[in-house]
Amino acid sequence: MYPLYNTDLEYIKITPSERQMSLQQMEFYAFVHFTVNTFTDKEWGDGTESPEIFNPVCLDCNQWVEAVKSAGMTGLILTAKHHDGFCLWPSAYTEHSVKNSPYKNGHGDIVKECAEACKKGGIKFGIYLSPWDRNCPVYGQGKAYDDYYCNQLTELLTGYGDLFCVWFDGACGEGPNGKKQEYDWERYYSVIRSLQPRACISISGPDIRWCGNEAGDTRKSEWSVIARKLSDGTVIEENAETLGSREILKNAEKLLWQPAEVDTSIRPGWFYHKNEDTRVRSLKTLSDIYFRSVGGNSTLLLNIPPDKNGLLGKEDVKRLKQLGDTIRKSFETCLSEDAVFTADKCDGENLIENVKTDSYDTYFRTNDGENTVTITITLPEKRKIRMAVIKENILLSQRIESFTIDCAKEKGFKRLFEGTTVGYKKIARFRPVITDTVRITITDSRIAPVISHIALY
Ligand code: FUL
Repeated sequence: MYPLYNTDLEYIKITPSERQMSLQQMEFYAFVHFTVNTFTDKEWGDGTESPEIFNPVCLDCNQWVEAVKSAGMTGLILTAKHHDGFCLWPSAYTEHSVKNSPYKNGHGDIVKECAEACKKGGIKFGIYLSPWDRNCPVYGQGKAYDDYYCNQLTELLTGYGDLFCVWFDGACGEGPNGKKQEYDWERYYSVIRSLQPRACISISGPDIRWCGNEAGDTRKSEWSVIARKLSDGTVIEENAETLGSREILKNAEKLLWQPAEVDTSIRPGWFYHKNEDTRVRSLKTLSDIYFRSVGGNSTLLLNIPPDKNGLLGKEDVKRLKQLGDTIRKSFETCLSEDAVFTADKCDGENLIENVKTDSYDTYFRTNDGENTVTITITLPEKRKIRMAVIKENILLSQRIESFTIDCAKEKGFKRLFEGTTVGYKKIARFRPVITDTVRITITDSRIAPVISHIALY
């Protein structure tokens, strides 16, 4: 062991919790925005909507789940209550819910139908419960509203099986009395931790961080070890270009493991609007978002809004399947399975061959103090390569600062890619090249790089 006396050593002490690890490994999951807005053609309801208008006569959550699965998504988060306060489940604490709607004559429970469909389809289920409630009469009255909110949380956390995520929106506007509420976040968190300790508390919560935009944009360097506040009190905004750079971390008040989630919609709006039927995003746009987010150390939360009938639109369903097909086809044939991997450095214990399997049980590592390494992948013959996947063993934190990818051509090596962070997963895409030798060089790492997987496609 070589002792290191720089702060990089502090950064790599920050590692994911088990719940963060399971969510990260889900990679790609769905958002479903559905409420009275679907019937009023709005994005934000004001809380005065009558439950009478809510009647999705053909509602079929199995249709949602099948479509979501066809895209390769592994979970679904439903808006159990949006800012309008209307509850998709028959909450005992308000009259503003499905129980006073014509849907199933007031006997419906859409949270239940959705949770059951997810279970049946083998995907995970999560909920969005808007803290901002424009209907609740006690909103803005401090503890009275926190009580109401915690009661609703409790109903959702105890009645619908395991939840992988509780998604907290940060929006905080005025309620029906023109008052704003100061949310008692710590209290909300402790209700979740005690009732569903395995659920991640996302966005306005400690476990998963908003990437900072709703367009599907991603950062060049996405770190999971980040700081949200500097020791001088400066707050780092979610959309800041770097939250995890050495520059920021060295002045941090506190270091956090908080992976980024990219949330965006398949259409311009979060809710269904008929006039957006022709504006379902293209396969090119969506697959690009997928490769940049899931392949850029982030998870992807893609919203698909059901229509008034309670069904996903034809175009949306078609696009999800196309997206899934594209992803599956991209990773169908691993071209480096029979390749020979060598490295110019190794700690002698965690050998380079270990990167062939995609698992955290074994990995490759250099000695402490060796922050660069060149890995050579020799294929049995020339093959057409268009992508490299690199994964760090994030159980041991995130370490790699920069890397390059080159391949052998007739006249020597050719640069294919220059990258910065790797983290959970980097999908490096480049113009297809025919070669039998690929060289991946870690050009800087915070401490000895620990790589769990490398594959060429
Ligand atoms: C925002 C909300 O105001 C939008 O309506 C939507 O739910 C989005 C995911 O979060 O803050």
